[in-house]
Amino acid sequence: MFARLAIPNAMRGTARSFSTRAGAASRSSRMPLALAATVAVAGISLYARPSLHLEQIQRPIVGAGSDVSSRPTTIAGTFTTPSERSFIMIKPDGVNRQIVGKILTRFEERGYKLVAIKSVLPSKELAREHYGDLASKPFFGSLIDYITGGTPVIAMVWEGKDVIRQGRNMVGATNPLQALPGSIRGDYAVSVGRNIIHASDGFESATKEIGLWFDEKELASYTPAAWEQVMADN
Ligand code: IDP
Ligand code: MG
Repeated sequence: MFARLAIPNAMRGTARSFSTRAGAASRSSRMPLALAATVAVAGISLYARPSLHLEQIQRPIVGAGSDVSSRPTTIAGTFTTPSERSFIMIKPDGVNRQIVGKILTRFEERGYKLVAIKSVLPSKELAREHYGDLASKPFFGSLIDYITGGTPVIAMVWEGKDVIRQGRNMVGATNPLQALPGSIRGDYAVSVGRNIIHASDGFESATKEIGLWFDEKELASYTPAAWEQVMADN
């Protein structure tokens, strides 16, 4: 049903691939105006950093024109519309800690639509593919062992306006010690190796991850009772 459209280069990287790392935005917001202007003129803009903090990402998103038909549509829905989808996964530590219900409640109460959910005992192959961009990291082996250690993960697809970016925001910084209170990691975790939950970090990764963990026929199409109320902009 969804065409696997190529994602424009402009949409890769900085526009919607963002880090949950804390600190960058607060540093930049404290920067005096004159200094900020100097930095920008010198071409050393903080915005050039490869991983953007959430607060640094401004709308309109690069590549998202006003014409909805021009926005990319994949298994992750249509980018920057209420049909946008993110892959969210409660990791084995979240299941072990018995806080699955609390995490689901956060996404439900925010107004997002649960499109798919399943408990999975991932194979090494699936885990390696999911975390493929981290294969060169020293912790890669132990990360894969942990994810495939016998406790299930809860794989989910959530849908709604800005769900990819907001999902990252709700999850919090990769290192829970830098995650804000109120975020999932900021409320439930203290260790980077046991940070409870995964969330897609951009439209490209949402497309890859939803396609990796789910068959298209597992993704439900329905309208929650309050959907129009929650998504309305007027
Ligand atoms: P993310 O989960 O916030 O997107 P990534 O940098 O993509 O963060 O890393 C993926 C996962 O790898 C993290 O959520 C965490 O479980 C693990 N990880 C990342 N950095 C470290 C580290 O320095 N030590 C151990 N595990 C790490
Ligand atoms: Mg990541």
